[in-house]
Amino acid sequence: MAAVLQPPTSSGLSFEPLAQAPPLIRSNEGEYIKQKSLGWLRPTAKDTTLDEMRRRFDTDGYLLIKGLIPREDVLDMREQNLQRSRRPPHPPRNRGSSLPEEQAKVNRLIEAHLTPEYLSFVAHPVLGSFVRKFMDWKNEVLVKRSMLRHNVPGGLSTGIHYDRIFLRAGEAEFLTAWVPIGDCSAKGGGLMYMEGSSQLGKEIERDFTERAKDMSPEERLSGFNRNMAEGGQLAQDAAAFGRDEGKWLTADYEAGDVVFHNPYMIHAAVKNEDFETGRIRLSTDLRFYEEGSKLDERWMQKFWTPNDGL
Ligand SMILES: O=C(O)CCC(=O)C(=O)O
Repeated sequence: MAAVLQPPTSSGLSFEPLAQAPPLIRSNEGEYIKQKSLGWLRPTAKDTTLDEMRRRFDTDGYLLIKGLIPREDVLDMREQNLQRSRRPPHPPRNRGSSLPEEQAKVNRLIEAHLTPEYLSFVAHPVLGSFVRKFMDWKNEVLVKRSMLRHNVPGGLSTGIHYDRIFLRAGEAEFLTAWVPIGDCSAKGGGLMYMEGSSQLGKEIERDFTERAKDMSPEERLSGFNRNMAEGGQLAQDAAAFGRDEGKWLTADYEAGDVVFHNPYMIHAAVKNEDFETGRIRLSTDLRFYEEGSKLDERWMQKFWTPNDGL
């Protein structure tokens, strides 16, 4: 079965079936997911034909490409970002600033989204050209709002959702790329996907749309409107949410891997419990549209800031 395939190495292009089961993982809240409800994401070698990649994406709702971005480029990005974030919030020349330390840290995170190294990383030519070919678009547009996320071991992780909740304003289909910036073991806080959940995501969205009929246009589009759970998420407990709905699939992600998913595919972040390595899960998530399509303009207006309403 596809879900038990896993690549042997970062450079290997052939993927052997991996007998071992994924480690026990959990989401932000709740119990560990039962072993029988866990599986591996199907890995795809980057030299697989486009037809086969598209077939997998249509069937699975996601496409995990091994080693798409050169590993060294990803590790450079990681190093630059983590070095920057380890600097004291008030640089020595600015000591005595009245800005509270927490605010200084938030400001630094905002600034990390504007650095030339981050902006050139998200515009990596390999990524753009892959999206263009894979989607058969003349040109792709990367939305301006993207997020750099640091999940520290034991910290909070993203709840269960599908992306359309947060990008309801554009009629066009978009493609999400989730890019781990560094290696990330299966229990290291990467994304997990609910197997075969695109249809369920569509049904849930239809129901939300129906129940939002009487709202103002702005509220209807909001991922945080009164019908949504806290933070726009469907839930926080993957063990409970997944009970009847299929397996949660995850991977030992390696720097250079990219997972693409459709707007309705249900996913969440694993709680980072990689205490052995103590590795921070650093990642970014990017949304692409076809140039000229009706995209969600709200995501084009500004770079990410905390509580920006999206
Ligand atoms: O990285 C995360 O924690 C969440 C990312 C995500 O949900 C997405 O890319 O759609």
